[in-house]
Amino acid sequence: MSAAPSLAENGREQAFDVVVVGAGFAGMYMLHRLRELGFSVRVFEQGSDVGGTWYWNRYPGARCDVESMQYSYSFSDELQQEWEWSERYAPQSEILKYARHVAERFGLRTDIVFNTRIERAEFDEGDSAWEVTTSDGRTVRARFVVFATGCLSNARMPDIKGLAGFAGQVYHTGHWPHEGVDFSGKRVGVIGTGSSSIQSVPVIAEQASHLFVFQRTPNFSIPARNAALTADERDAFRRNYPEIRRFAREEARNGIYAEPPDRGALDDGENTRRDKYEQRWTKGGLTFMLAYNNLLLDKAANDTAADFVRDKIAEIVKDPETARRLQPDNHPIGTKRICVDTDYYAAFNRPNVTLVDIRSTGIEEIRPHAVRVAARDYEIDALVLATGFDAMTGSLAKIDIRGRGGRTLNQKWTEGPKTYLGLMSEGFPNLFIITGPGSPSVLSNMIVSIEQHVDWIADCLAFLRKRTMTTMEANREAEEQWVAHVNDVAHQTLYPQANSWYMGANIPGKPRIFMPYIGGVGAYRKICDDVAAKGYDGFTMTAKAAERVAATS
Ligand code: NA7
Repeated sequence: MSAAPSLAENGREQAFDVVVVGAGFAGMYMLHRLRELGFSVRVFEQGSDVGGTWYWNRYPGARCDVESMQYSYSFSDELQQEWEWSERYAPQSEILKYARHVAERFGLRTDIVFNTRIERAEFDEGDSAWEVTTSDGRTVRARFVVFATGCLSNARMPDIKGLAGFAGQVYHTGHWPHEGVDFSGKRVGVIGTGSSSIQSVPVIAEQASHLFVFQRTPNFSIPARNAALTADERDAFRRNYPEIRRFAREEARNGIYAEPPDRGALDDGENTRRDKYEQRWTKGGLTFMLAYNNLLLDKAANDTAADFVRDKIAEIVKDPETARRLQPDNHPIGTKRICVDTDYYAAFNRPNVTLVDIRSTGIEEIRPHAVRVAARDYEIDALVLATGFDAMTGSLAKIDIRGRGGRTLNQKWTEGPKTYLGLMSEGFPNLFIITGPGSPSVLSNMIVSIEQHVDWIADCLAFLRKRTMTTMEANREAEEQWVAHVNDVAHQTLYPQANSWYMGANIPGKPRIFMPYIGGVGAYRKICDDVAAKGYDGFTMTAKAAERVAATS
């Protein structure tokens, strides 16, 4: 491992072609591509290591809900042929190990400054460059800045009365202690029932003397059917990677290779439909929603899948009242991120697990040794907040980003994020966002979307350099059209019917706007490629006068 670079050289401000913020999967690949192209790059990462979301989310049971053989980089064939994923769904520790391996293999650490947050980024219009300020008060300049800050990395602390006065330990799933937590013999409360809770509850239940799960909204969850990968399974992927990766990039809506559905749910009779759902349930995983092609478009079709899962919950959970409370009934299945679990519903059959339904009451208050709901105290020793993230925009909102005329990104986005293609925002020249709002991002296999954005940005910067252009900016009209298109497509589906974090609905006061682009990764890629082929249609590129002269002389 080579030493991390120091920031200051003789006290002078350093300058780079590109500053990248974040060393998760997006930042690491961005660095690799830009270095290959000969750009000078500096990456800043607030954690002490690479891995991004997989560095922070170390809660018990944390694992990816996209299969490992597909949730992995495709840019290096040697890497994908050599890396040995051990399970169908990799646990967090293995994904982090993989991220570290990639950092070593491609010598990335030399250009990453760890333990350093970016606090501020200000565009200098005179110089067409960004001045970026770090948490230790230093500044660096870069012509371009790329935010690879992740969609689910700004952990959200709930505003619950008395939380600060809790006498035991409080943990957030998105900020889990690196040394791990032993809940043996403890009474534990988990607040929240999204993916993080659903993965951790069965594991915590095995340790805790008693576990109380405080549920405001039940979620749909499909069994993962996780298992060790056999050598044959790995080989089948490796042999077929060219086609698997091509399909994931170009044809799949969600960036995952899977047999696409050829008909709607109401085109089949009840028995056939049930058989198909049963097959998908037995296979496990997110592709349950690919049983039919209209599950997210037609409420009647969606109801058939939702009823199937509700019936499964009733079959698994022995106590009928608990089963009823676990059955989601306020949103169509799939319109909130569907969860993938290992024995989540069965955990409620354990004598040491209690579901506390807080839907109508909320949590009254947190007392020093208890969670109080409807005047009853649930006594606990430790509290786990599985309360999610300020998704997609939260990490950017924490940074003081100032574009043309000193306007901040937060000011521009008061009514919701506005981008062109999810890549750039008008008024913020030379600032790129990887998997930003307005792109498929969280609705897809993130690594597929990350690679697509990184490649597009890298090609774009090479294009600018070749033409000696110094500034690139999204046009307002192109941006407005894109925002309207993202919205239109979302409203052709059932997604906006759920109060989801896709809509910003989990953050009080956050504007309700459907943030990711739902048109599918294949279609989206084509749009981005067409824009590039037309000389970056919808963007304006300019050269500084001095550099124009130099280029032509
Ligand atoms: P999620 O999916 O946002 O889930 C957060 C959960 O926490 C959800 O059940 C919330 O209920 C609940 N919550 C949040 N605030 C409160 C308060 N104040 N009181 C009670 N309950 C609360 O986050 P995850 O970390 O599980 O998963 C995020 C993504 O990571 C996931 O979708 C995967 O893509 C990976 P609500 O639904 O708002 O009623």
